[in-house]
Amino acid sequence: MKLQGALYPWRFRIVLALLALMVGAIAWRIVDLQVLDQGFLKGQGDARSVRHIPIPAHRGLMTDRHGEPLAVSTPVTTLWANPREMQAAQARWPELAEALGQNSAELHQRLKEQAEREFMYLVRGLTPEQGQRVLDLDIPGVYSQEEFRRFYPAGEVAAHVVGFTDIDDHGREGMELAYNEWLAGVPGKRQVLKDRRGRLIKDVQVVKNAKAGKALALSLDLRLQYLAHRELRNALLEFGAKAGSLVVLDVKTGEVLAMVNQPTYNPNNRRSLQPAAMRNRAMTDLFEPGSTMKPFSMSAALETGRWKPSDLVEVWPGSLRIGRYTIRDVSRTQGRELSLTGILINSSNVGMSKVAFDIGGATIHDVMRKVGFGQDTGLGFPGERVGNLPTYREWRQAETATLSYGYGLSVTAVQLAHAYGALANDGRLVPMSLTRVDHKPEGVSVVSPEVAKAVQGMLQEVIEAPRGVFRAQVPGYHVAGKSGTARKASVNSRGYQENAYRSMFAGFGPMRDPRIAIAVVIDEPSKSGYYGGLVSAPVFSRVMSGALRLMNVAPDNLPPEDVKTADADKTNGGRI
Ligand code: 59J
Repeated sequence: MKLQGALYPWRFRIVLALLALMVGAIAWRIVDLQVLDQGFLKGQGDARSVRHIPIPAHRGLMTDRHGEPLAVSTPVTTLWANPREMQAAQARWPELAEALGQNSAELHQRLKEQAEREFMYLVRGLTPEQGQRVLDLDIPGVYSQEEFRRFYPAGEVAAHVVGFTDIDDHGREGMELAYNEWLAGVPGKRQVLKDRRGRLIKDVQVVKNAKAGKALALSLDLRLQYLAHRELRNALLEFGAKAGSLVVLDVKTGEVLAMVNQPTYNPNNRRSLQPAAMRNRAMTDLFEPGSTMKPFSMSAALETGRWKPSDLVEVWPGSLRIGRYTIRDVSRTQGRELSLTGILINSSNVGMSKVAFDIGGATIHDVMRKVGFGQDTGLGFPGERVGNLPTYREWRQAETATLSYGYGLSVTAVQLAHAYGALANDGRLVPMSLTRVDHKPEGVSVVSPEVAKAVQGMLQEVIEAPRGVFRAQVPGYHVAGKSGTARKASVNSRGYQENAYRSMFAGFGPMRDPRIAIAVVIDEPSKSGYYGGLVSAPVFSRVMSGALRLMNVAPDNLPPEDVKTADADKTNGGRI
């Protein structure tokens, strides 16, 4: 008994009890961790290894009105590195640099600088084949990621309208920006497992499928776009001009069929981009429209009922003093008087001003506002300008006069085409659209049909009269229009430059049932002449001619011989 007491002294019992307690606590903790708290721990583990990576959404196809592609998304491979992981395989860096076509020393430096990081782009936007070739080298720490990249098949020809996306596929300019939400779609989500160094271990599951963006059909007709591009570019070269814009409008639907500018740029290669070449000048650049405004002042005059096209106005001696200010005609008229039609043919500023004094500035202002000058077009194009039509108050005579022949207001080329479209469409202004229109809009009457038809006739005379702008004529069709040559306003001082002009032409056709309106604006021609009737009218003629043919519009001005030949062709099956 004594011995027993010696073998288990009370201190030993305490130690035993403590040990038992500790074993119990550990056992409890094991049960706690493995059974009771399992969900929490798994979550914590996953948070350290499960990652969600985005699945890029396919961006919608942009096409012209007939489905010709204008912006296409193609799959590309982006290669990235985990620099921390790569430090172990330094021997393979030169090999990688060579495969990427990069400078070995530079890549080395980048990988060293980012040595503590776990993500670094190596190269973006390779073709899938190019990407695979690098991946096949099996260099640890090199990974790939699938993306889409935009390609623009029409290149510089449609660049200003289509715009472009940035490297992350977000719309940055033009319709790519204006319709970004529509085109972009929604990226999906994929769950993957990565180890603690960021290495991808396993593709677990697709959490959310990517939702592809929607397709967008523009109003443009790519064939007209090419034609307009070529003719504008050639005119700029021929006359040594700085810049230019051209707009072709369907006057019945309001659709923009072509819109081109010079200078332009290649959206597929934007490395050396000049901001001046990127502007869609037809909508972002304002100018004084000069004589191309006279048809609207004439509409206002006819609308009052006080004037008809044959009424005469004294224009002799070709200048008119208004206080300290003198209105001048550039081309002196033969006789003392001109009819209203004659005022348009001779482009008499004096004649137009006298009509303006009679009807008053408010009347002219009203028509100009209604046909859209100084008004939002509603196109919502990025960077588009509204221009300025001065608000009417009791104007002095000089202000009324200059507005009547196109100075003291600023407009865009697209507004000019739109306003001519209203005259062409018998006085109905149809909202413009840069996307294809499937239901013809109603439009609003802004000039009475009678007055619109009368002005159409006057503008046909401007082109077809003996001393008219014959360079605007279109073989096989009757067309109408008006030229303008405006001195450019000085940039720093008040007044106008001596030797800088803007050459314009705006018109429509064919006269039997007008379908198309065109505005041509050419900035600072520097050689071989500068009058709108010389520089811009031939561009109008060639684009109108091509457009009417491409759109299968029946000729309304075939010479009698051609009619006979056409009949003969029918009877002998086309053989001669
Ligand atoms: C003009 C103007 C400047 C602004 C004048 C053109 C005015 C004016 C102050 C002198 C060349 C020129 C507000 S010309 O467009 O009348 O298109 O084929 O720039 O008159 O008062 O050496 N157009 N152009 N005027 N300003 N201010 C004619 C005319 C027009 C033509 C030719 C010859 C001007 C027939 C212009 C054309 O109709």
